[in-house]
Amino acid sequence: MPQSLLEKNAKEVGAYQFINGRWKKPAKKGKIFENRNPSTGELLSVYAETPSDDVDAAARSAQKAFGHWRKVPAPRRGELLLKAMAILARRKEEAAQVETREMGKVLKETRGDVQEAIDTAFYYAGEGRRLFGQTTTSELADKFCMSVRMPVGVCGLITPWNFPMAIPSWKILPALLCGNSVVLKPASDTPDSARLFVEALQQAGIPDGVVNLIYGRGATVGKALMEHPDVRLVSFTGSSQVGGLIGGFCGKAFKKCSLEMGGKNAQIVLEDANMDLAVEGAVWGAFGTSGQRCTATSRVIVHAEVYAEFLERFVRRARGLKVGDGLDPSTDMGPLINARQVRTVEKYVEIGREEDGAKLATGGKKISGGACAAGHFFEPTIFEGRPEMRIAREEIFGPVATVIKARSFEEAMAVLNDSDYGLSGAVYTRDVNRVMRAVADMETGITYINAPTIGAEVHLPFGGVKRTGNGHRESGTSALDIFTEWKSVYIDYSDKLQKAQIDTYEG
Ligand code: UN1
Repeated sequence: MPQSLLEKNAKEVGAYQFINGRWKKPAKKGKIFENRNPSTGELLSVYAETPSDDVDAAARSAQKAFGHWRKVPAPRRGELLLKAMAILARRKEEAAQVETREMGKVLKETRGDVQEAIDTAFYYAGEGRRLFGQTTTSELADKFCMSVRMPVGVCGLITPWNFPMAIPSWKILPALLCGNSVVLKPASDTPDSARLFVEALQQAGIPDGVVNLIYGRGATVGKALMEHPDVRLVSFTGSSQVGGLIGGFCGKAFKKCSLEMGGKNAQIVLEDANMDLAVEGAVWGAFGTSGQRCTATSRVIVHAEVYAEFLERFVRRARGLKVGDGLDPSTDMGPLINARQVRTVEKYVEIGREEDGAKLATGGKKISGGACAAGHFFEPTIFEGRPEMRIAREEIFGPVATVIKARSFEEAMAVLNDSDYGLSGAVYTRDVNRVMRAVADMETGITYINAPTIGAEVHLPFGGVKRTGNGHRESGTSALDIFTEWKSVYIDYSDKLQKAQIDTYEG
């Protein structure tokens, strides 16, 4: 990338990194990366990777700001979140367009992404007047016991490109509400969305240093952030492979760490299901966001009695989807994020056909003609496969679903649970006993009944089991357990030394 382009862009759009309340000019010596529209190839902006001394400056300014931000009353912190999100709500259409341009999903979905950030602010602003601890009894007379939440400190937040505002909001907003300061490193595919989001927080009057924004690759900038001694907590959403590295490091360094990673989510369709609903659910779950959600439906397990009917209808609907630029209101499905992701999906189609011997029911190819010529478009793809195949076991992160036949509800549940991942799962049935059995036995963090595997709401815990997570949940009150530490408080008003019951117990 010629140096002049960065300069031109920096002049036009201003400087990008946000450190200690200032938009700081990126060092021109560092690695430069382009932000291109995945539908058209158009160059949207050019960024410079944050150099290590600026990562250090960001973490230090967050550490300094933490000292006073933690003392701002939580209801007041909540009000600032509301103010920021009122600004984002006014810029919602612009924000959705920025997102669609840089990551491709259709406008209806990017509006939803921005709305999810706004809803998250509503939720956590209210939490400013709760942040409940416990008051409880004491073993001893004249002694009062309670637990209160403490902020953790500087939080390093590393976010993906598929929900460029919603996922940063799940981390930044509860972190701030709890009294922490943050350094955000968004994915390099969606820097403009992150900038707009942070701008809204700045305009709302978040004090300098409380929110910082840096850019670059995970292996360099993300790593420097995670390793910074002032960073007490790392929250990451992305691949299980990277999450494992982060978790390993944080374990050894005694840092708090929350990981939200991959999925291989399945929808079960039983013989008594409402078939219209089941087909629509699978289409939305598998091809919404071009299959690039961690909650995407990538396996559909169908009872043998309705298998042929379901497959025929699912394939027909997939073939009818209009693939194209997300800015065009008639588009159903946008592009993949970049050329690398297209290669990954192509590789899995190849694996499905050759190695697994799966039957391709529809799709399977990159779309390269006409209006799609310059973009990273891929056909909605459906395989008929078996549970042990790689395409039915590994996360693909693209518009590829594998339909699997099962002879009973029990077999379908066993196939669903036979996975390295455990994020989201769905069952379509009208039998209440099987509904309750699925609720009890599905090994996932999220279980849907007669609804697709995508569509989680912001006030419930979000996350999963097995290789999907490390025991934490984002969203809802459960995120407060990530962004606070518990403190137990004992107040003795007896005016004498009272020993705890263990030291005085006489049977
Ligand atoms: C993701 O899948 O990466 O549940 C996040 C949903 C959205 C969030 C998805 N609310 O589909």
